[in-house]
Amino acid sequence: MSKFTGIFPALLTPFKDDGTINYQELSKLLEYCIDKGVKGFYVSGSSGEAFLLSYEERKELYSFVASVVKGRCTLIGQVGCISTELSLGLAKHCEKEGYDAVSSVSPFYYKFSFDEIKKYYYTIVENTSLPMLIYNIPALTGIGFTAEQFDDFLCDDRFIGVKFTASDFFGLERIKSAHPDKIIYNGYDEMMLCGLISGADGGIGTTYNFMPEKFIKIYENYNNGDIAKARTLQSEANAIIDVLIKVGVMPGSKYLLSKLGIDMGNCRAPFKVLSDADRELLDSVFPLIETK
Ligand code: MN9
Repeated sequence: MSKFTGIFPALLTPFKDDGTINYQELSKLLEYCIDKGVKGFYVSGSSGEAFLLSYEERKELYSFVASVVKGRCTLIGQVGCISTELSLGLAKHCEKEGYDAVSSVSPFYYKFSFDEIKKYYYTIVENTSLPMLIYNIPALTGIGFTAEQFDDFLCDDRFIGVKFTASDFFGLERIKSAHPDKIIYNGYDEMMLCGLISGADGGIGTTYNFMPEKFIKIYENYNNGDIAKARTLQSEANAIIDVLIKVGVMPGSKYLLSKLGIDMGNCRAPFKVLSDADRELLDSVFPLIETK
């Protein structure tokens, strides 16, 4: 399971001015994060604007990332769509491209019953060989699982864990205690240290795209028992994330990466284009990206 522990950027998608995916810059972003020592990438998730990409674009994205990474780190493909058939199609594509695991948000919008949601996940795992990581993000899907519902999945070997994007650390701790062999990823970067203390094995996050080493250091310091140092680093990260939350996390993260030399372009509409005032705020926290 060790290939799944540690720091995974929730890969952002760079766009050109004409709105198409900028593969040249994506390749730079992948190399930048690999050089800094990330454990792997979470591809086509919320941060990657998956729900603003077409089905074909998502397939192309999984393939491109695999062709650049070439086995140098772990790849998890987020395949969530609200249609079981489409999600299964994407999962089969990830399988063909040699991904290490797939992950999926719960099918959303129609308020499916738990039985329907369970059937969705089981259809994917029964028809592909890849392990599944449940993507729990109740703030965006409106669907939260109870401890018993998590058990329903995690008692099955094909489910390797949960990407836990919530601030319910009691819930996270209970899942990890009940399933110590499963992988739990902390989802909110600004609460990474809280997640680790509650039992998380790593993190998947947007801001790891532009400050991977800060989170690698939080993770290492936590594991070495230097909680004070981990907290200092979390606090530096949070001063940046505070501004990102004000200006828009994804447009803001893309701007910071562009300042680091990777031209990420804008997010797809309806995401906003940053104002001059937003950029000034981001400029003021930019120096904090550097990790001492
Ligand atoms: O993947 C991300 N969540 C969303 C996890 O994209 C909704 C987080 O990394 C947040 O973007 C981050 C800022 O709130 O913690």
